[in-house]
Amino acid sequence: MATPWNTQLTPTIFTVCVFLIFSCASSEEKPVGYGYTISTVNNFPITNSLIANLNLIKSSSVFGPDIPHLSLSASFENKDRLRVRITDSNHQRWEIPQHVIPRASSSQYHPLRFLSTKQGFKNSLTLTHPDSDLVFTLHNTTPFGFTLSRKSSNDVLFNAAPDPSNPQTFLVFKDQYLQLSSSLPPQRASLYGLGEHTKSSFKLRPNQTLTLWNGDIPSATPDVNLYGAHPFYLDVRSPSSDGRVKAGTSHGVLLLNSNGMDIVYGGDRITYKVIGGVFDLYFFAGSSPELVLEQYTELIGRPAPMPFWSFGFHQCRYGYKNVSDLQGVVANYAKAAIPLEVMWTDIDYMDAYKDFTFDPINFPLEKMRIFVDTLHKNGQKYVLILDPGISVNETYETYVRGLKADIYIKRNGSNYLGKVWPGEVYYPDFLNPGSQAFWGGEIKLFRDQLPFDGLWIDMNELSNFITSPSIPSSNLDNPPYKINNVGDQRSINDRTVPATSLHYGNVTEYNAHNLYGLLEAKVTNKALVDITGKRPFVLTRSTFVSSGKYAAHWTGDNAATWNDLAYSIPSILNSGIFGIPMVGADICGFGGNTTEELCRRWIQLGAFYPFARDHSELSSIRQELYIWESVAASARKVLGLRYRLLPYFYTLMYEAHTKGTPIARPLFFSFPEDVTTYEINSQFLLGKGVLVSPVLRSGATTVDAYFPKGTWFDLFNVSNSVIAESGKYVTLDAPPDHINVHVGEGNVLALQGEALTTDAARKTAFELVVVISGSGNSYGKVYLDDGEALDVAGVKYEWTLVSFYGAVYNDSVVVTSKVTNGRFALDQRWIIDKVTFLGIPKHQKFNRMDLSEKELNIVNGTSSMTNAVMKSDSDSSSGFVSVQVSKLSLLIGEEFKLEIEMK
Ligand code: MIG
Repeated sequence: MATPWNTQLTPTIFTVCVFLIFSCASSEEKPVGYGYTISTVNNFPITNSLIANLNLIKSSSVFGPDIPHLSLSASFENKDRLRVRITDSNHQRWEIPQHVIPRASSSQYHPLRFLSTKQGFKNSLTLTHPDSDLVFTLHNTTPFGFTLSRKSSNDVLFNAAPDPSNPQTFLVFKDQYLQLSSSLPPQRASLYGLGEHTKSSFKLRPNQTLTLWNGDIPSATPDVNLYGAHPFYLDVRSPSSDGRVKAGTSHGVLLLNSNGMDIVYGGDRITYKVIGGVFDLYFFAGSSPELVLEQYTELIGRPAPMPFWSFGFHQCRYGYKNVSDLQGVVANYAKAAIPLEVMWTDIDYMDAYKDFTFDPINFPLEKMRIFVDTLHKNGQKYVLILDPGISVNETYETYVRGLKADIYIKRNGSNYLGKVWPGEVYYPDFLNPGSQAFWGGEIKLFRDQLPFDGLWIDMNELSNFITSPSIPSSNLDNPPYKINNVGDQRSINDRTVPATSLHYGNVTEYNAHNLYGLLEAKVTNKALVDITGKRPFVLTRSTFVSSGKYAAHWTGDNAATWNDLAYSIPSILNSGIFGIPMVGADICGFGGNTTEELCRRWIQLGAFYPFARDHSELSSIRQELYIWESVAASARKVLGLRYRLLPYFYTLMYEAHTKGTPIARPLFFSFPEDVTTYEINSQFLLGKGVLVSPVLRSGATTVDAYFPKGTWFDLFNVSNSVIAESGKYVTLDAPPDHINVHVGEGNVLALQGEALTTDAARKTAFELVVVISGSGNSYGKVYLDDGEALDVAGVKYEWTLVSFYGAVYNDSVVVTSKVTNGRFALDQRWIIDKVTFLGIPKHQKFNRMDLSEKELNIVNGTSSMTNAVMKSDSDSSSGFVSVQVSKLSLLIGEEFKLEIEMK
């Protein structure tokens, strides 16, 4: 191929770069790389894929030698997923093992029979798929580039066609420095994701570097790398000026790579700077945010189903003193009549911080067993912590078994010696296939002693209290490009296992570091499945792509500050985007002393986190919800609503598990056409229609809440409504004990009654809240099973799914149900005893309180309706009528039609 402007342009590039050096005060003296050109292309129409061979234009010595020959494959893995993989043509490089994240192997791109070469390829070559909206285009420029666009609108989604005047935009591929850049349409791309970080804004703000390198770094520190690595973003587009791109058209981009990286986001450009592995990019076509998540989790694995009980309220603290301390906390919750579902213990229970042991003085096994048995008798649960580091101690059996199984991470030919709570430790290598038997065996022995209900895995970044000296000659301990670790380019070995350490199969820590928490969660999850045969509950601090398949997550060590309260919303929304929908922040704040007001506002918000746990640090004051009377009173109120919403939360878990949709969602998931929702940081939706608008500032007793188009009803008092003809901000009252939670029109909620445990709540009757929509039918569903079966919606059909449809006609309002596998719900004898219609347009015939039985028609085979009572309410200010039918006994497992005629 002729590359006429290669030699001509090189001096220009150099000049531009010199200019950039001065203007950016960069320490780089030369361009990091000069890009590649295309030598040949093989197109495989049968498999909707192509392979291009790339040649280095010119070498640069910055960050090590360039790899001269690359191979780029582009392939439609299905109509909604395009994969672009770029790697060394001649040498195999590190990639995440297939058994860690299963995916199509790259060998499928070599169906040589269908080979056709680059003939006729002049300026560009496109790859399309008959059913896909995505178009991949390879540009035969110097340097070469590629773009991804939409067939339907021509919108360019990812533009890796380099800007010849800016070497920062060139593809660079060295052993320890990979660079790829895409321009973005300024003002039209809203990006979310690329974590884990604490951010004040959910939408990524321009001009920042997002570093991904898992570390034991408190989430109270904004804008630095934290415990998890998720090189995935969701891009939500604003309308284009030609009108072809509709607001909310969304796609997703995953760089499947486990190495450390900096992602530089400039608003009009995103640049990946990665210190190893390959470029393995996955593009998800969307085109709604919901579909992006469905497509993303189809690749990485759908979120783990969670047991029903895990949606109850959890209490934890680092620093509980002994068993009677734990018993006191449980008793105080009961006394205060605040729901407590799960009691936790932190590392305090261990004997000298050794995993799988009990402190013989303060937490002796016999007393712990009595404690846990009592919890179980009261319908409550118990979860405890495990750290990965195994104390090096010849008298410690776990340690000895680990040695025998030869299971620990190594360095320089011997087990790597780190230091954590128990002192010197070795770390189990969860890449070692023997780790399942070892770790699972320890958990089994432990659970045989104490029947805990879930496991909390902490410190798995991996955390180390020491930083071992780097090996000076090693490029792994001292990579040429320094990612912005902890915000100050700190060594990647800082307080973790050194990069030169080795895992099974001679995999370096350098490559596998970010996978540790994922691997531990996977092994721990399987251990619990093997032991209990039930749906496991695992809470993990460190995560990677696909961790949601195995575990829940909490946001780590936040602080008891108002800022941290606010930041918890972006953090939780991000976790959902990463496919880890079961997430919460430590309620009332982990580090530092909380205050009565902050703790009260925090439980008001935390009651609506998918995972709701109060947790505090050793040195901070106690913050259980009963400590302050005002917190206790508010907790009873907000947890009361949470427990009524349990069937809703649980159904959202079912949706997350089957479709990947988050439980807590940004407003744009339901209102993608409303661009104002793209900026919102202080509110979120549960599912599609429950809007949570918390107070996040000290002293405030009002909240400025955004309401997307529609009518919204206050779930604490349904006679309060907000009508938004189009989206608008409304200042709502938020007195000290109150949080605003609204349900939007078009939703049908299936609620149950308040109770102190989820078990008790599940025995109460259901209530339907049917919010009539101004534009069409209302819809909702409920998923029901025993709450702990391994399989969700499994082949044994021990479950029921009910969909509800509500509608208003000229002379009636109606709700009907559609039931799948009714038998399970019928066996439980679950009934609906109350149906409330909200938002009925004011109708003369409804404008009275004396609706009689005659006007009520109910069709539900075996139920008798003779006791039903109707009541209507007309709110003159809103112009809506609500109708409530109570004392019903509709079997939820049987289809019904309930109709109120307006005669
Ligand atoms: O070095 O186990 O994030 O929740 O309480 C601190 C003690 C270790 C960090 C966890 C925190 C937990 C604490 N742990």
